[in-house]
Amino acid sequence: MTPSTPPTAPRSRRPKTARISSGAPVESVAPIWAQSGDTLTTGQGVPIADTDNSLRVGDRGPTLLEDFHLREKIQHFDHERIPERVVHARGAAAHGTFRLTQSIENLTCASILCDTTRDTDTFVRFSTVAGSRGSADTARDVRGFAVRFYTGEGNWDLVGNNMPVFFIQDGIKFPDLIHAAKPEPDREIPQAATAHDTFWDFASLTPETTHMLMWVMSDRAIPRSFRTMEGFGVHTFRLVNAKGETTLVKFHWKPTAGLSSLVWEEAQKLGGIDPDFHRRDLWEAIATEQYPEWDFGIQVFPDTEDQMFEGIDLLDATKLVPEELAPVQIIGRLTLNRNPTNYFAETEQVAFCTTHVPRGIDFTDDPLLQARNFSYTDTQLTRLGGPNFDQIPINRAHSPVNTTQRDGFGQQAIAEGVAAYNPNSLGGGCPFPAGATGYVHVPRPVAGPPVRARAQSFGDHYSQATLFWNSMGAPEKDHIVGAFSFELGKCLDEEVKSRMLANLANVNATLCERVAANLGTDAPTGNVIEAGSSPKLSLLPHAPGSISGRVIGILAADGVDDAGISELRKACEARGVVAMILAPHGGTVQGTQGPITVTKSLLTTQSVEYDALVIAGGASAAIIGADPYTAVNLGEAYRHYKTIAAWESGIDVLQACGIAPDAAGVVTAASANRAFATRFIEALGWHRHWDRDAVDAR
Ligand code: HDE
Repeated sequence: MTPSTPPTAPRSRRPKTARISSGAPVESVAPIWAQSGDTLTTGQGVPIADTDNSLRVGDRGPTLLEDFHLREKIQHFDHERIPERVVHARGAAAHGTFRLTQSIENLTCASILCDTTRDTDTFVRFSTVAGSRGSADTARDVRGFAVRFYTGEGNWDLVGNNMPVFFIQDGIKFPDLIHAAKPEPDREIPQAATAHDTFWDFASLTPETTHMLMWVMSDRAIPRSFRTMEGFGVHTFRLVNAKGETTLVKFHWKPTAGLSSLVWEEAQKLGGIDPDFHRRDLWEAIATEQYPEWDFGIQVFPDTEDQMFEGIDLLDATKLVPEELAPVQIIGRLTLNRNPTNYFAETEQVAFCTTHVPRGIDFTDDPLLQARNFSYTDTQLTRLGGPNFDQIPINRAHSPVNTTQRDGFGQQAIAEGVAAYNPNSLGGGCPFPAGATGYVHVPRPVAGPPVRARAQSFGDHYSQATLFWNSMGAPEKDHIVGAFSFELGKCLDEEVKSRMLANLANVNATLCERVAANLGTDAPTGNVIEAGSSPKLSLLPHAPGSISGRVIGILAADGVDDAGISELRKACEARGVVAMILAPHGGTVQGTQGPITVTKSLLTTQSVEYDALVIAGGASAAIIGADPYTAVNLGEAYRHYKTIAAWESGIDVLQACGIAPDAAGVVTAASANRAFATRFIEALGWHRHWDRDAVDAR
């Protein structure tokens, strides 16, 4: 399939094969019953003659209780929902493979991090945090980035986010944070948004959130796509090698498609125009074989007694280690190459847990990680209805599973033998403990009185927030100011706003003053610690980057210069860009050489769904120009700093809509020749043209 294949290709009416599609090898998975034969049956396998009429006394009389098919059908339907995740409810996932490119056997005995010769199956779920299952993808929020590796030594779940730090330092604060962020409990408003009093009340009273707030108010919280965002394990983990030596690490995912984000107005509009924007993007990329990829990297730190690195407490999840101090070493590549077969069975039922680790990977005493280690399995007991969730196909390990656990709700296995205990003689002693090849927790001395207290090294809540601000480019700073102004501007309580401004005054005076001015209030003064900068934290490109997976819309109508379209499409497709034909109606438009298939009608789509808009030349341009919505689409694309292009008579349309052909990021030419395509591709590589004049920075 080529990238230009219409992304919404009709699906086949029947499943090709009748089998469970799961992360697990098919042989080890339970038989399927999903529509595997020609005959409709009950759950008991009784063939059904009529599923359209319930059993009645006469054709207008009461329904009979003995209609077991009606009762089974309705009863099953009544129980089709399970509780959504209490956080990260809204998500999308894909299967893939992980290939280690550089062994780190000097650091760990985990075979997945030592063996460069084999691919490991993976399942990755991306999510927002605050919204419910049906909320919009483009809400301002942290994104979950949860990766399961089905390793030969058991499942490894690296349950991370798209930001390297977190709001709180101790897991005991998590219910408070989430209760504050969720819709307010009296009216259940707002959905999937932190722009309300309770969130900022909590945040302003909890200064340890300040660094993370800078990330959440930045462009990182509105990614263009899952495949253009980074992932982070957040906590520091401990690796242990075959000799028992330990090292501390932080895990990173870096997208090969480069980093890019939406602008806030675009994100908001997409929430209405296409609430499935990220989910659709992921699905269609995989369906058209534009496989999303990430490099996997580690930052390595010596496992010293104090677990500090360059003065940074590695146990404090509100702190990052700048890449300039500890470079990320790339050691592997993740490729997502298969869409789920069934959303519920796979994406909804996958049960990640931070304690799913193979030998060679261990925890640190980060108090956030320690609380997570309890939470994830606990939550599955309610969500998935009991302790046997590890038997659900997507959760099954791809390595042998041999426990002495038995029974429980939803038990799928028919365990043989009588010896479900250890030690035993009746089962020949099996299963035996694995000894040296089994999981061993790193023996480490632990001493001290039980206290409810935080270490002094957890006490600095502002310096890395300042570091983050200092590292941003001018447009990124504008966006952070805009985001704080929007969120606090939606708060009703004046004290909440002034407390938050007092925190921002400790981050940066200009930031605080600009937000205060937008709120129409005075800026307090604070105490800013000199923090330096980490240029790697900025998303601004220094040169045109990868454009793989970008989507452009070419506006065309009857009489379009189809030779020009072919030239542009060829150049785009060679770089993995999807070029869609947008026309006043569906079906086809008549080009100068023949009909062209329309990808989407302009009645169904808007500029926010594209990375660039192009007005094609030919007689078609006059038709496009006569549509009043063209000015809206072009105006938005311009305001959102996107590449805009036109050739021949298309240029008149731009001008009629008030867009200067020589403005930054606007590409024009007399014909759509190769030189035009090259300039267009380069402009697209910048992703946004921030140097455009007189554009509202929102
Ligand atoms: Fe989670 N988190 N979390 N979290 N988290 C869950 O587990 C929790 C935290 C993250 O796609 C829940 O199965 C506590 C940090 C992701 O299925 C729950 C604390 C990070 C996902 C839970 C944290 C995360 C979850 C809800 C503070 C980034 C979605 C349903 C100690 C490193 C995984 C579930 C998926 C999901 C608890 C903090 C990431 C309730 C108690 C920090 C990506 O168990």
